Amino acid sequence: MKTKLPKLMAALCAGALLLAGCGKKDDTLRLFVWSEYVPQAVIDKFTEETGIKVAVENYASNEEMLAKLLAGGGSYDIIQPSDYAVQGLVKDGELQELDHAKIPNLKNLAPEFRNMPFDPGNKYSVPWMAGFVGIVYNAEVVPGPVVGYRDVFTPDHAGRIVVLDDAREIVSWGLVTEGIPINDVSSANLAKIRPLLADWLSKVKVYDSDSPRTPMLSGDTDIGVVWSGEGALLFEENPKFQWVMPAEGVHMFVDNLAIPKNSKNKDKAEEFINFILRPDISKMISDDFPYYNPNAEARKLLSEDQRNNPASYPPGFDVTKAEIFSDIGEQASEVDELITTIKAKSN
Ligand code: N2P
Repeated sequence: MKTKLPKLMAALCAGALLLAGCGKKDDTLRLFVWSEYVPQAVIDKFTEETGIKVAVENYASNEEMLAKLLAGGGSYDIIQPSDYAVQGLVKDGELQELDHAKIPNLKNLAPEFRNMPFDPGNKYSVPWMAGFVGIVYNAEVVPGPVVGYRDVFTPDHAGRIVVLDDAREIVSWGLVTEGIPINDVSSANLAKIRPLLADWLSKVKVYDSDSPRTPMLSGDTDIGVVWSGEGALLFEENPKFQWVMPAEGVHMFVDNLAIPKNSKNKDKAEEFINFILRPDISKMISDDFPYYNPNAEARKLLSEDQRNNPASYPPGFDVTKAEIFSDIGEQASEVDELITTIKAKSN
């Protein structure tokens, strides 16, 4: 009986291997990334060049990603957290340190996107794309002028507005409008902006973080507050879709690739990170999702039209002076609750 045990185990393992890996490591690279952000062509090219299979799962907010990651359900090799989410994950020891020797293409990043305050020395993360949150409107039906948030949420536009489904973002629009810094999310400041946000959100028709350009294209909405890459795609489609950097204040997000502590495929994950930092690959990302590309070498490959898209590269905007979100710790749940209750009341 005893002597047969190893054989039995081996047989069981062979069957279980297909399902669970049975102690052997799963060699598929598992990506957990924002929707509408990672072109399928980039994934296919990576697999073609390296033989490494890739599985992709999407999310629509940092909070959704963090909830899933920290619940430990899925096992991911690469995640795509924004600035403040990187900062929180590093603080909690959730990320693996990167081996820079495996990522020589780091040199392609523009200096202003290296060594950012949320991850000094790029110890744990590498920028994917940066961008802004701003206003887009259909100039054929919205006469304007539209310069700031207050021009979006007017009685005239009620029922014609799309906004991101993202509590941290929405709260920041209220804060800057009241002259409060975007990271000062104290309970007192949240109480202060509540009436303003309640009024604004009562006029919203669509909440969509995945593809807010869709209701704009269909004419379901005529004005909105969206990611700059979505604004850029709309402008590419038709210049009647105008982009505005809100006068009250605008923040920049920097989304990154990072390796969660539970990943057993660190080498392959670093290979992927190095791959996307190649100028030709990074250009492919810009071609599909025209955000602000932090890769200086890739930016040189973009067409004049791409570089002149006012939503991708807002003229006159100095990214080195842009404000970015920082980790707000426990206050995140209050931010979330504020928006959830306002939305529930305006339904
Ligand atoms: C991509 C969403 C942009 C991410 N669909 C904003 N941090």
